[in-house]
Amino acid sequence: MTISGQLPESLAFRSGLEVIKRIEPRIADAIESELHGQRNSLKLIASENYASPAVLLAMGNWLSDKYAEGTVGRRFYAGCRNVDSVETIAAEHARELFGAGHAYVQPHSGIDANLVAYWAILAQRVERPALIRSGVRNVNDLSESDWAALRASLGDQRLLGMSLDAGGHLTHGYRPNISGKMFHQRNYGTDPKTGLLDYDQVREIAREFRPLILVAGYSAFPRLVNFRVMREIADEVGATLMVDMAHFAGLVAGKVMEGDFDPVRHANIVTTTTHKSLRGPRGGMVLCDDDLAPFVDRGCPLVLGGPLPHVMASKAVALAEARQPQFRAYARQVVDNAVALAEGLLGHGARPVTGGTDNHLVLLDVTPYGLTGRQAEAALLDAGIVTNRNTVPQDPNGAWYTSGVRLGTPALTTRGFGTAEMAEIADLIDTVLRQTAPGTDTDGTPSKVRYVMQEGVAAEVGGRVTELLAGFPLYPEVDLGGR
Ligand code: DSN
Repeated sequence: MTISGQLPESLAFRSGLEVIKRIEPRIADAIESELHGQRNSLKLIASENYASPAVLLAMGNWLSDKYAEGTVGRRFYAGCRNVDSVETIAAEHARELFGAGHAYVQPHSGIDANLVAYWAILAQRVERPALIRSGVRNVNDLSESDWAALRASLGDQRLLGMSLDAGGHLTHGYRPNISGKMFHQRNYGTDPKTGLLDYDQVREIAREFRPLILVAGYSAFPRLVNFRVMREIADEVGATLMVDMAHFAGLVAGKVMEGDFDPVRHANIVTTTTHKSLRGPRGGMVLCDDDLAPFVDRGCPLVLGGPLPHVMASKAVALAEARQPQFRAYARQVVDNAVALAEGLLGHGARPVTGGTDNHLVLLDVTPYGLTGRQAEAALLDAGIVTNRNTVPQDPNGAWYTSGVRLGTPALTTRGFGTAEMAEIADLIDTVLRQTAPGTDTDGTPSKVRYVMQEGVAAEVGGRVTELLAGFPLYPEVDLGGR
């Protein structure tokens, strides 16, 4: 349907920008520039995507004005009828989509979702037994000495997660993160020869360390994880299995990760963000069984501030989209595209970690090009290819300079790219990196930051990027005029 010859999406965004411009034109400019930038670059950031106009528009409205601490039907504020509807609908879609017993859609981000999950597990496994032993219902009623003992035991628990340089996440027990400070933490890594997960090693560490929580999930691991085996390990040592599926939630929703690889089927509790492969708004979510549900539902006000009703509305729209049959085709294509990208790179003699991928990302070791991740990331950006530098297992360059770049296919797949384009992108990446060399620092020593690209490479590759992008317009239904 068109109104005055324009699609409703164009009208909506044009009118919105017009209204913003009256108050602070620089913000309207930044919003418009962001669309222009995203339209004109090749986005390979594995954790990003393009949300639909409906998902974006669901966030810009009056739901944003409402406080609604608590849960559906049990709020600390009056007048939450519409927020209750929104939260109920979003949770219903999440339960149906993932086959979960319970869904908590309030977390504002992935770290919030993980904190809610950690505290829910602590409440279920440490606090509740302590209350039962003391014969009181509420922590406020504990004697001073029982309260001191409970606090000490809450701070004395163990968490085992995948190490950051093997592909784990900061919130899985990395020492500088709060998860590494809240718990006594240990890590499991990957096999140094294959780069794959070594379940025997995980089991051995778990048997020795006896964690309260075993965390599975990753943000830079290009293979499948067998969650059935991880659950067996957790059960054997009495741990609660938590899976952080933030990166691959879209692949679970799209039924690409099924059976042993479906975290919702095997974990006690699952956390996610909603904006990566799931293609929703920026935010988080927790899925769990009914026994953990009452503890998870205390996320606000225990850990979270007031819920963001407008973002919950947007989550509901995105989850409804992910329940459409075409989302399954999308998820399959995301993986096919990543495989094609890895194969294209291998064909050029490049070195993807583990020799390929089973999911949405490829972790490219750039040391064979003589570069650090930081140099590779910057050189690729000069040619219009947006990636992010990332550590590789046992990385000699550490987390700041790194030795790899992470390449993900969720965003370009949304844009319509297929395997043929991925082969072309592999060629573009190799062309840039092969013709880039490390530079020197001002004192003449080899630099980990500076680089020298042969003349004309950025322009030539940039031209090919522009041609590729022209075949797959981003948000074709949104015409802002001008650009
Ligand atoms: N920043 C996200 C990522 O890029 O993987 C995770 O927090």
